[in-house]
Amino acid sequence: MFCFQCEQALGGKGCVKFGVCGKSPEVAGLQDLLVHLLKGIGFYGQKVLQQGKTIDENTHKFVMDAIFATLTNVNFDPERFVEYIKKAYEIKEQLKKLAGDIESEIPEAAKYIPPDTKEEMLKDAKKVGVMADKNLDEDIRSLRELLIYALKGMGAYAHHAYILGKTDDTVNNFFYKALASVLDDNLTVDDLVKLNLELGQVNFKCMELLDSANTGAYGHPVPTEVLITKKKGPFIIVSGHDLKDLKELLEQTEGKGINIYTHCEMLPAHAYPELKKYPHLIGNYGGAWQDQQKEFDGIPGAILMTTNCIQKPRDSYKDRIFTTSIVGWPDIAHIEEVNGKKDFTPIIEKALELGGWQEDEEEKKILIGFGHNTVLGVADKIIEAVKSGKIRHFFLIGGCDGAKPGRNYYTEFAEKAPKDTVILTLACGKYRFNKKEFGTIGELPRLLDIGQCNDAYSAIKIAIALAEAFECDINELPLSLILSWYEQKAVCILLTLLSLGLKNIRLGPSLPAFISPNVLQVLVDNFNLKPISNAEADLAEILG
Ligand code: FSO
Ligand code: SF4
Repeated sequence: MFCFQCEQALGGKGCVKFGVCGKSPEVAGLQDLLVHLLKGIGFYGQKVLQQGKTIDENTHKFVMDAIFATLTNVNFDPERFVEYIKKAYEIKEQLKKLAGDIESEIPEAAKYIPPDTKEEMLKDAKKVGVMADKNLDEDIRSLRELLIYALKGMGAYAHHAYILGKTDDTVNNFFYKALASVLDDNLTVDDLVKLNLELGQVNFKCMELLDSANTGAYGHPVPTEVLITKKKGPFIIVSGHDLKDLKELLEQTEGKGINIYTHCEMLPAHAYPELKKYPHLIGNYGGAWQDQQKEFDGIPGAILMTTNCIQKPRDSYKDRIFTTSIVGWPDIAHIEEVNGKKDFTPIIEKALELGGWQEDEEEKKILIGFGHNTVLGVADKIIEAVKSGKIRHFFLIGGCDGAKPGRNYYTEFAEKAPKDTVILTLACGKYRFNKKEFGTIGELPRLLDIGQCNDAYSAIKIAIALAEAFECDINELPLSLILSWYEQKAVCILLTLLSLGLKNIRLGPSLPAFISPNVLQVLVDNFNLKPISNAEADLAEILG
């Protein structure tokens, strides 16, 4: 196997024997083969679109789901990938038929016919991975992989919007264009840089779609205090990013005496009016994703993983963790959707059987719910505070958390940020500091939690609105972006920020292994992208 798509890539280079994330060589091979087939789908899909024909929604849905399944920490179940591969072939053949006669050369990925068995598939997988073409120019490889990884991230966002009924053909059609382009040997480094930035723009649209899907279904998030301590009684912990799963579970557990806790990226759910109205949505449990094995160990409740990030379940909670949707782990119970509905009875029964915590803990709460609607609702006060010098600077300290050392930088940065600065945060990296006390500036809390990584759109919208209010370029705002990345959703968000012209972003804890030195230089030259150094030095440079 060879995989270097996430920040945990072994030795900062790539996983070769087994994934640091827990991905087996078998799953890695099947994912490579699935991506190979998706490129073939891209080839025919792009031809169909160029002929002015349309592609049906089921095909779009398959493409976004299948590519999402290959994102880090989502699906580790080989059997599910065998199914995806078979389905991908069927879809490719349908698009081929729709495309009719093609005069240009047909790439191998578009001609490929997968065998019937997993064992045979694994033999083919060896020929199609990231490093299959040893002679490929390293910058071309780097930019092609950047495009594919960012597409995985966009697949996740498109999936979340789709299940809430929001879909857009600019977004859907771009999947085929991007997948087809990585098969095109005529594309130069410049062409591929442009395509990556185009993906950033399309992803902005996708995130806007997701924002309207979430706020349309559940209302705009409002400032909300969330309990972070245990309550007596049976419980279910819900992790991942899927608000629809949470909503369905809340409905199905109403009046059953079960408390629902959010975990990791589900924390922002407490701020949505249509979710917070359920009194049994009781609180948030634990820290970021990489602490789950310790925090779920022997827990007397049930767990539902709606999306990434799942880690290998320990024996002590294997019988009480459930996956749904795109998430998978071999031999872990999976809840399927049937006719648009999910039946969570097995989780509910498990939670009741386990009985839950025996005592209440002393209560502690944190404040969340600062999406664009809330923040821009007090824009006049914020602008006034900036003009009068009460607010000197804004820091967006956002992105993913992870297991590797070097992430204390973000905690230190937040702690050392002067008292006249405001910290905006989003995604799971915030667990490094979101239980600390930062105080207020006037009535405004110094720490504003914007939401999930899926809510990066909200942060961008706030920045654009402030730039308009101050009649300045977004790069002239007293705002610095201090980002942490782990997986591929962060990659597409980064491309979105660059495509909007944002400069001087600091990125850590380390730079992606798939970015070649020349590609990095392009990002440095054009966007002044910088690796993080140490909190004190970076703060001094920004504020100096
Ligand atoms: Fe975190 Fe995992 Fe939201 Fe990521 S839970 S690391 S960017 O998958 O999705 O922030
Ligand atoms: Fe390694 Fe990350 Fe790939 Fe997992 S996803 S195999 S940790 S590079």
